[in-house]
Amino acid sequence: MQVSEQLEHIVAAQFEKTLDQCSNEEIYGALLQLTKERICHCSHPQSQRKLYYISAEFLIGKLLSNNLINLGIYEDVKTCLSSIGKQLSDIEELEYEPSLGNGGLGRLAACFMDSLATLGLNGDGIGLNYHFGLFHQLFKNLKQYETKDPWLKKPSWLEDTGISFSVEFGHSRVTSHLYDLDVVGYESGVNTLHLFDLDGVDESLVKEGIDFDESLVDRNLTLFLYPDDSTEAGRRLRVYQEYFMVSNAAQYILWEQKKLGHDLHHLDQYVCIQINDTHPSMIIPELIRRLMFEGVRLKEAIKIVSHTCAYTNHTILAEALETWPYDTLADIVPQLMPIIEVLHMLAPPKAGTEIIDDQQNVHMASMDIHYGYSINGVAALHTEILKTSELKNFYELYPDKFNNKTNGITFRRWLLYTNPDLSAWIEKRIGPGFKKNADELTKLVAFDQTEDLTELKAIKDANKQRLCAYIEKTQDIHMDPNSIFDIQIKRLHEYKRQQMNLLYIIWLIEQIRKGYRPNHKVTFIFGAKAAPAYILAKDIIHAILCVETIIEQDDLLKQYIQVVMVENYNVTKAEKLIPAADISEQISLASKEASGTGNMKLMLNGAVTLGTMDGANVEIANLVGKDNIYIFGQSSETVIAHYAHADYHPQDYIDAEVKAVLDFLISDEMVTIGDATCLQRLYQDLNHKDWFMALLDLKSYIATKNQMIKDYQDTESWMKKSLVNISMAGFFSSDRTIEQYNHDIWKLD
Ligand code: GLG
Repeated sequence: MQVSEQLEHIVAAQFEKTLDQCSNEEIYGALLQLTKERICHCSHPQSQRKLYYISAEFLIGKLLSNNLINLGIYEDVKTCLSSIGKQLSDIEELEYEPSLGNGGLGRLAACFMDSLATLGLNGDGIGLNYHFGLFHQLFKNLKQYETKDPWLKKPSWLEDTGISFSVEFGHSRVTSHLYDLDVVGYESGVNTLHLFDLDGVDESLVKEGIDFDESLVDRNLTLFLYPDDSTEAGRRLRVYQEYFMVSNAAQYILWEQKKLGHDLHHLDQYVCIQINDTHPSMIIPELIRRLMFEGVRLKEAIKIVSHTCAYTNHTILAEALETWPYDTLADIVPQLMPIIEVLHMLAPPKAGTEIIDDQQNVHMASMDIHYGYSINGVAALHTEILKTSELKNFYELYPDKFNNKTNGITFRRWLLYTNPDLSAWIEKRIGPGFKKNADELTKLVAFDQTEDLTELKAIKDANKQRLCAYIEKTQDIHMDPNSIFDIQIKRLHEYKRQQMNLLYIIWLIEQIRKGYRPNHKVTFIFGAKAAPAYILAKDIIHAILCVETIIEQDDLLKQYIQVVMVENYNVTKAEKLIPAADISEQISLASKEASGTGNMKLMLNGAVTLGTMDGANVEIANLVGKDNIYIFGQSSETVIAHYAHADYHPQDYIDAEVKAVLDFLISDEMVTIGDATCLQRLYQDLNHKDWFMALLDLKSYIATKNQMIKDYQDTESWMKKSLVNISMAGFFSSDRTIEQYNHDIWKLD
């Protein structure tokens, strides 16, 4: 049936109207139904083995356009709507973005779901359905405030399955409720994302704050995405959520496998489980326990699970490698403790690889590595660092378990959807093959004639215009589309060094006031949420917002620079920002950013990277060559050595010029508009601690960025760099990543 015909049918049945009589809300509802009806006709990939990708986060973004694109009816729907004077983009605004993740880790899981379905691989996701998600970020008095983010509105993509399981805790028992979401591949099959919720969850418990009352765990468990781990209550909530997730996962997997008639003694032939970071690690003891209920003996159950589970590490930051006090686990999940004890005892006795350490802490990653059959890092450098330093002791034990899987992104969302003009420009030159085979993008390098580049520039300019209109509409801020758009969008963290970017801007302010004139106007755009309890991260946001205001109120400065901090940065905002970027800021302290995936999205959309040799930047640099990327800063070896010798002191890097930059933070100008306590705290930290070494690289950052702004003046040569970046981005398709996971780890077919 034609799209228009089907839509007319739906609205006639639902609202007794014709399409042109419908409101935008009604059209949204009708499109949702149309999509679901179409999905019903897609087949689920079949194979003897099945993957279950367990993740505490799935940052899937809005689904309407993505699903329409993958079903191949996006253009038809657009045409149909425009025939009644409507725009698909207006309809899409009505959709709420699912708030099921923080950043890269969750977004990666979403890209993986898209690629699995696109490649026709039999793989489902399992996670949790947080009603108020992470949080909604507001700026008030130049500071971040957090409010709840109620995204679960009707009509919704979620289907109530009616499936539920019972989950026990030390002091209570709860019942789950499963909601399913279809994941449509590009012109291919459909998989499922299973989101477990609490039966009887009570949204009315949430007033203003994001507090967790443990005595109400049977009603509040899935209200938020593990919010505040600075408090004991927040940490305990995480344990509750994680166990709730994996217990449901284990029960679901066994239920499904039994239904398929599979012999649980051979579970490892039928099932593989990818543990996405340490949050789902308790799946190991839980699955062992559940297999024992099914009559499998302990030793055999351990063996089966060890051949079933594989673990992905996403960070070397110590605070993200979860450890839980033994007593906390014994209190919340006592049933797991005998198994964890056995796993601890059976693991090879090697210092630094203990599951339960001398201080009675349980190390989740240790359990994953001893009892998983694969452990992977997420970019080449990251995996090397895991092998040679962070997880060296484990690597010595299990060299064959270690492997690298450089991250990737889905080109359906991050190119076809976000940048339709660029997609058309590409297709006109190399045909449509790149949509399914991203490597074909390399053919583009040949198209570097003046006419090609002029068109490419026009596309970038139009995207910048669109972003300007959007920022004007949503934040009432006027931006200059002719300025360079320098964009840093990612979670706020000291290691990502938004503060170093800010110090550059302050340096520029001071230079301009002394008579220096930048080669080109620059708009510095930030988008970032800070974890609610991460004080210094919030201080950095505050300082950025103060500087934004100072520039805005200064007639000289605003001729040359502007700072814009985008409020409530999320997937939807990323989709608008990325196609408009000229400069991609990837300036983490070398060794700290495991991979990064924003770097890949920005490159694919023609931005040129300004970055350190960290994470996937290293691979980007190798692909595009040194003329098409701007690299600065100390190497990961140097940085790791500084930590090892504890010999980094910010004072060693403060000369008169840097001192003037730092002093600006607590200048009268800043303190009159800002909060002196916050600014002082940041100032003191940078002067005396600077744990993530912003001052180490500040000078080379300034020099490299100035060079970049200068080079932007030569439009044709800049656009050539942009073209090379687009052409070489094919490697970063998540289709490639998933093929590698499948080939090396999952072996689904
Ligand atoms: C992590 C890392 C990122 C990485 C992402 C996906 O910090 O560097 O790209 O996972 O692997 N916690 C994260 O977001």
